[in-house]
Amino acid sequence: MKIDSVTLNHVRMPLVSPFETSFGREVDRECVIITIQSEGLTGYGECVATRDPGYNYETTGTAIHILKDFIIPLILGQDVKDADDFQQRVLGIRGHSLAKAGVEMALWDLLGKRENKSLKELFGGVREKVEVGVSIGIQESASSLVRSAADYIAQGYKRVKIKIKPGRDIEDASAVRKEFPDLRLQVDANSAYTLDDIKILKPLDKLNLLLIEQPLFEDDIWDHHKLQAEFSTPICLDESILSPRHARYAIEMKACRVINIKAGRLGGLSQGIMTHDICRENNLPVWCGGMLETGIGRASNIALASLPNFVLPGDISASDRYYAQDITNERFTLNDDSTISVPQGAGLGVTINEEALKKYSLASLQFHKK
Ligand code: OSB
Ligand code: MG
Repeated sequence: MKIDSVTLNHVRMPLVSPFETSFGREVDRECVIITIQSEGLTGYGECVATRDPGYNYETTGTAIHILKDFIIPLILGQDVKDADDFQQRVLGIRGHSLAKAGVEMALWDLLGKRENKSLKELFGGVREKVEVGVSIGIQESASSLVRSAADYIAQGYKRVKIKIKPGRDIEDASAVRKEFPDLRLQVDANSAYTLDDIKILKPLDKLNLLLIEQPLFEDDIWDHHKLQAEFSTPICLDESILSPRHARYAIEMKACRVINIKAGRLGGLSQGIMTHDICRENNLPVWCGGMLETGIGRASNIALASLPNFVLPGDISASDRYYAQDITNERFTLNDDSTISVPQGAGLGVTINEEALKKYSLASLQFHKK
């Protein structure tokens, strides 16, 4: 595919409600939308870097820098065959997975449009709809968290994840568990604890949770092994798994029993698929994480989650959980069985609301081949 032009839109969209994690509180969500023109087709990708380096070290600012100064020059005017070809080209750029993954997503959209195949078909997905849950941020109090969970359960979500941080952990999780004894419930600490906190976290093990997500630091795969040995609840790694190799390390070290797959964090959908395959070969269940995506990234996540080893519900909620207005014309809705249907159109299977994209863009940069 000859890359004729690349456009970067730095986007900021208001969230329907603030999202608070152990690393901060977001009222708006920023990301970078990547538009690639190739041989008369247009492909879209979403780089899930955020304004602040809270989830990982990347930000919308670093992503725009890496895209503009390093990634785009490697593909502009070039014939990029597929995702593997793209990964070979960016091999010399260390890190910056979120930036790379945004471009790879747009290339997959183009590939699908060229071959008239959906991403699900290109990936070898096996289901028409994927099981989903909702990720609830830290609320003002345990009782307001219970109310928020009740609200989402009433909307049809059958799996709930709550964010925890030191001082807002056992009481919050216990309150939700008490109100909903049979709920599929899990917690996410976003790296807020160290091994010294085992005593604090231990009561979580009695709450019949599906999993405990990323309790320790990103570079603490070995400490997660020590923690997992003390817990009967599966530990799930998110931030720690930055490549398919990391998944293998975590499995060999018995650092977790579940892995959260985010194509962005892993450096691209191709890397997400490879991670899925490694986990599948090792009988380790995976699920699809989320980064509050727009309709573009949401379509990509849903397609990825159609692969066979995505056996736990994903953090892929309906569009109205995040945005009153989205930048895709399509909005994703929750089916009665707590699933979302996999897009069937070519590529990502979504179309862009150009007016909304313009409205939410803080800046736009265009790069044309010479
Ligand atoms: O750790 O899973 C996470 C959102 C932003 C950054 C990190 C995470 C999250 C979520 C939200 O939990 C998942 C979603 O609904 O998109
Ligand atoms: Mg997480």
